[in-house]
Amino acid sequence: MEKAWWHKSTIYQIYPRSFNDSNGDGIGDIPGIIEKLDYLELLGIDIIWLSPVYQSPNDDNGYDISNYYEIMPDFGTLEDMEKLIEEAKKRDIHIMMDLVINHTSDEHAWFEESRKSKDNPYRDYYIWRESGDGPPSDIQSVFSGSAWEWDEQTGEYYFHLFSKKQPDLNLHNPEVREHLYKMMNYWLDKGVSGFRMDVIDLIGKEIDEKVLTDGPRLHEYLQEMNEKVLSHYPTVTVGETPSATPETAKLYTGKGRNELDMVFTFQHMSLDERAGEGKWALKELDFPELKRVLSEWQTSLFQKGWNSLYWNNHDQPRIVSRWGNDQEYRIVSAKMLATVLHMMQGTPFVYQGEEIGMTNSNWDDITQYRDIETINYFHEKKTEGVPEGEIMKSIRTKGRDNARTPFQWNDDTHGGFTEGNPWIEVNSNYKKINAKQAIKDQDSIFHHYQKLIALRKRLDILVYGEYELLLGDHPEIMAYTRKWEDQTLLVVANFYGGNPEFHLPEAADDSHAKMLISNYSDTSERPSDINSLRPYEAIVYLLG
Ligand code: TEU
Ligand code: CA
Repeated sequence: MEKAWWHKSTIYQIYPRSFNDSNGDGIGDIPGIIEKLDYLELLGIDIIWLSPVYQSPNDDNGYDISNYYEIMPDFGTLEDMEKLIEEAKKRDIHIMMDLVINHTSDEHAWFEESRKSKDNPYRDYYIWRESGDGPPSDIQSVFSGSAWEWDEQTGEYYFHLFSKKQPDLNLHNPEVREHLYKMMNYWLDKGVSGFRMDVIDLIGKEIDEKVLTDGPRLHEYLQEMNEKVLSHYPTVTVGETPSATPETAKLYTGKGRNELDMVFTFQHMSLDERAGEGKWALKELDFPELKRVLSEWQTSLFQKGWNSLYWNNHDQPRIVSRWGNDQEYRIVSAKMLATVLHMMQGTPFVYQGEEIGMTNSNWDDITQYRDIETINYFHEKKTEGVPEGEIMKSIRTKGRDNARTPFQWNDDTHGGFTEGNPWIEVNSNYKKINAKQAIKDQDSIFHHYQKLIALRKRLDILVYGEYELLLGDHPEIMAYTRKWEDQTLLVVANFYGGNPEFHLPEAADDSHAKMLISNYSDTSERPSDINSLRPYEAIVYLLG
């Protein structure tokens, strides 16, 4: 695998609405991000994935774009964006914009034209179908209800896989693709370094045959995008591909494919939901399956593609609450989860607040929530007569607002996020969990992330070493090695709160062992001394 400038990078995702409010209107903004670039430089991250800041009516908090060339006034101005790019560059931090091209807002000029008449030049920018005796098909929106919306003006339905204010674009229309490439060039010419591509596995959809992801022309379009745009700049790209498998990931990221640099898999993110019933159908994490899935991605893409590595983003609940322990073992379990992820092959993503162990918000009242997906789900289930307690349990556990509560900077009012009233409540634990406290405490989760990020920059074995899972059937421990030239890196981690015993033959020859990082202060330097782990204990050794 030839080396790329970003191969030793760690990427930090900012959800701007919830990151830092500079003008007291209760909404995070771009000047607020600029204020915190020194914090990000201290953490050691190299690239910021910036969730959408384009003009939007915020039906889906910016993932419904009404103008790709303008900045949402809530977030600031084009000048603010240009200043962010410039100030980040001064700190060797690159900006990766969020590219949302599966759909626009219904307030985008293209859609406003498209819906005017059946023969409008923009009609074929979107997906319209004649009405029979109801919606053209039974495809359901991700945000509840039919994916078809009746439009009175021209007496037809339009398709929206997400909210009805997010009509899907028709990427089969070459005019649409050309407009999007022009927009991408505009942002690359402004100095952004790449894109995170929203639900990019949908852009080849064939609605009538109900082929939504992985459509027959998907890779043709990605290769066209690469040829016309990406290949002209030193970009870094990641595709959000809920449908990707280790096999299809090679099509997106393989050498000579000239498509994307990496993709986000969702296979590990569905292991605590009842199969086929969707995210709200809760079940305990299937830990052996988690180890199998993570390992399959590691081995399948080794020297054949590139992994992204994540536990968190703006759509997922906070990992320390989800698969760690956000009570008495919050700090060690957050460090364990970080260690297991960051020692694997691929590019790690850190979601804002993950590095200080921010937790789920645990709200019981639906009026505290803001996310359209959650609110639509609540009303849909209430209408079906599902008991509210059951609905709220799913929302508390898996709702996206868990990740969208304001970043907790310090123990001032609203966690230092705003001097106004925040658009969404700050988590009540901000006095205990905040960046100011974390930076002061050398044993904090923040400093553990800082060390993991620095290790990746220092050790080639972390970037290029071959992965092998150990103790595959152990019910509590995840252990693996990375091998590179004459070195072996050994990772052992207890995913639970017990004291499991284990035996690792690989640890036997530890004459040259060096303990690189641990989440307990008194861990032995010699792996041969270790035959059991403490609650959530995670240790990394460099052997040989
Ligand atoms: O998410 C796409 C996606 O897969 C969602 O269905 C996600 O899995 C779901 O929200 C999890 O509950 C992208 C963006 O990340 C998301 O924020 C947007 O709402 C969505 O696309 C539409 O743009
Ligand atoms: Ca603001």
